[in-house]
Amino acid sequence: MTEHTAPMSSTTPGEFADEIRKELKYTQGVTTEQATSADVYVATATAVRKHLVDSWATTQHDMVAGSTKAVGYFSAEFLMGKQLLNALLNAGLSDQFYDAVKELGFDVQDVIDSEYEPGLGNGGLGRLAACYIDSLASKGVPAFGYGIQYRYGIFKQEFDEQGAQVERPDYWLANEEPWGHIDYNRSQRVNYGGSVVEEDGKKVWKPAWSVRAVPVDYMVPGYASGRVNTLRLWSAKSYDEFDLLAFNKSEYVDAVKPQVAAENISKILYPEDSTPQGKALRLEQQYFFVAASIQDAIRVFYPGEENPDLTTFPSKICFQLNDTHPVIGIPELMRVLIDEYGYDWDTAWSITNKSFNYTCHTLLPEALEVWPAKLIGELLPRHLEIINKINEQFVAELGTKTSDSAKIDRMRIVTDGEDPQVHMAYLATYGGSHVNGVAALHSQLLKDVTLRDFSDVYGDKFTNVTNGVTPRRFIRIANPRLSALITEGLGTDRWLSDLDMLEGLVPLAKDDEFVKKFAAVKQANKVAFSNYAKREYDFDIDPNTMVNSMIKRLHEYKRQSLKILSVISQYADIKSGKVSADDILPRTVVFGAKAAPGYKMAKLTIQLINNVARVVNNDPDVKGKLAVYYPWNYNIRLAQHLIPATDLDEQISQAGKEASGTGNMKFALNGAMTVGTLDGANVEIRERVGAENFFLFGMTVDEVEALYAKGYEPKYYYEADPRLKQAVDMVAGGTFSEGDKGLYEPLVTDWLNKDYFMTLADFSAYMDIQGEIETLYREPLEWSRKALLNVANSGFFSSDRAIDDYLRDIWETGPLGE
Ligand code: 26V
Repeated sequence: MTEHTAPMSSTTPGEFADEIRKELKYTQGVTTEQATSADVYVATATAVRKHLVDSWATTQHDMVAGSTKAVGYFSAEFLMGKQLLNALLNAGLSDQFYDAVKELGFDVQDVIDSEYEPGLGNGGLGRLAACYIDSLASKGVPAFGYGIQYRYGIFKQEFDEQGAQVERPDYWLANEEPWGHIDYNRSQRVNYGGSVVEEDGKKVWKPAWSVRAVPVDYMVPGYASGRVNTLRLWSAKSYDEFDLLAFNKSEYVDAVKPQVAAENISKILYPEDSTPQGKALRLEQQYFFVAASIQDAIRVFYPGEENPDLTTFPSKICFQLNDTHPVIGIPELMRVLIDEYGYDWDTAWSITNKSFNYTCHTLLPEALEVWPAKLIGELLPRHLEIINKINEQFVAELGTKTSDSAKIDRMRIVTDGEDPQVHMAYLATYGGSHVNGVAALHSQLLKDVTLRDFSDVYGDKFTNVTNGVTPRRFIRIANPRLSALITEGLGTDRWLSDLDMLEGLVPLAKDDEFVKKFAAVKQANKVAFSNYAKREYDFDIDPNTMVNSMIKRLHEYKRQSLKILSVISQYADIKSGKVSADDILPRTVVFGAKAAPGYKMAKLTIQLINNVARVVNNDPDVKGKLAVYYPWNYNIRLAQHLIPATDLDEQISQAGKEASGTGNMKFALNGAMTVGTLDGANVEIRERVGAENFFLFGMTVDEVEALYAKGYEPKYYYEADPRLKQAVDMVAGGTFSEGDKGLYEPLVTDWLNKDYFMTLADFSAYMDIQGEIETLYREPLEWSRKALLNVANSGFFSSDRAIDDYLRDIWETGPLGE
């Protein structure tokens, strides 16, 4: 007997078909006969929203009426992925949807494909925010996601004839977008510029211009919780639009300028994750959503109150700062409390301190945001005063805790000197109650290295919350075959809201019949992916080869270079006959990655990968043995197709550089084996799945540090390993650039002379472990057994567990009372 706890609406397929027909007619204005798949998609979305609306209303009501503290998750990015299947799942309408669409005479896949994926994030950080709001809703914790509804999301990636990345605008709102509800009645004013004057002994900010922040609300339905939270994304509108008619034609263009400027604020997501951009527009964006959100929270929790008692604010809601992007919220809440509600500094500080917590998502010091004080002063003069005062108070406080003046100097939130800079991570660490890293190793390194001085003085604030991913989207929706098998194996589908239950599969790894079923699921997923890749990209992927994937942002520290150099070496070996035909394990290598548009090395690496793919895939000598594919425009949808079909996942960053990674968790949960370094959450994945079920290679953090200290010479490694020398020489010699020796020169020069992330030093170890990988893959039953143990032991990496950690250690709240 299988126990089913998945949400199940009592609506029949026939009734749901009728609801869709009605939406087609009354909302879309088309008959079922006239309708296109895109119309049916919009009508279905509208219909399913109506199923959720009552729970949405009661959740909001209970949140405000009850005494459970809510969470405001402040994030410049929410990488949500497509909404339809997730909404249907949580509304209990998945089965009805398939039958209803068939009844209406449409192809289900066409309807699903009609949804355009919103790309309101760069990568892991934005996707993590999306997983966390899913888990908050699924746990019934009252929460808001607060962010920006960018008009243009992350760019659409194309490759030109030469294999180079071309960025195209992602105008995701070009078609009807049925999920966001624009609420003009709850807009907020956000001010900028101007000056601060003193009136009656009080500081008064006289801003020069303002923008109207209009909320666009997205439902965040919980899985089996009966709760629906809100993702509130702010869109910038001008206040001047109605005055336009007053201008005559010659002044018209000037008259629209402020409007254009205002609306620019939410126009585009910054695609940079290589260097934080110190751009005024970016600071405008950050302040825009944070200021609107703080005012919104006060409005929501003290409805209609002229003089709310904001000393109770920290018991109503706490704000999580997703990286430093929303940290300007700290001086903003101070300003609101002092200037608008009349609190004294100390009371305001106590409220603010309790209201904020900060998650750091990086280890690279250059990735921590720093703003010139001058820029802040021009854009937010009152905030600069407040930041300076916070800094004074901080420096004075430090003086009571340490006599190490050099240390105090290093820790200053606002640096001394000609051109003072504001350290947002330091402001966040001092201004909030808790600071957390995103994996055990990362949190340790934050304390020991990146924020060491702060951890010395404010050790109690530091904690770890290892990242997690939602099993609803990344197992249930992405991998229905595996989900069905897990449910069969466990006799219940309760694992979808209690992922530790996957441990119940451990004994089944001893059952050959079950392991064979598991292998059959993987094989079916590979066939499905091959079909998808044919349809979407016109690739001919052989599902009978090992599928070996590396999907993540293109960055030097992630070391796509290491992977492509190893592919080149394997190619050379096959071609030269060094390995006999019998010894070759057919492999399909799949890359997915976008590079920041201004990041030259990353873009050159993309070009190299594409040209290696071109050469390898067109070489009859290696046909059927090695193939390389690089589907362009990697996004959540592609991840959902590729991850379930992957045999081997690459997590090969230089140790000490990847804060956590979350793709690694998704792969393990979908029964891929990992080849990886001891970096980020790889460490914990390996601990949990067992060292014997993980392909570990490469230097450790300590070894990396020791080698830097000793003086790293990449040429030594190039000379020492003939495989490496051959691969580098092929790149340098023009094998992948039609003889052009200049194209990859910057890459080759960097590898041989600098190689900051030590790709060359780890190459031999990486090549050597391929032997182990291939030996195991030749024993399909043993491979699958180990892959199954990866699934069984990865329940910890559910975002539900991560949210439990935040609730217990940081937010000190929980689900709404019944
Ligand atoms: C920024 C920069 C700027 C300078 C140089 C290199 C660099 C690298 C990354 C970034 C982005 C930092 C924020 C971020 O996206 N972090 C990612 O957060 C994920 C969720 O916690 C985590 O899994 C990834 O390991 C982490 O890179």
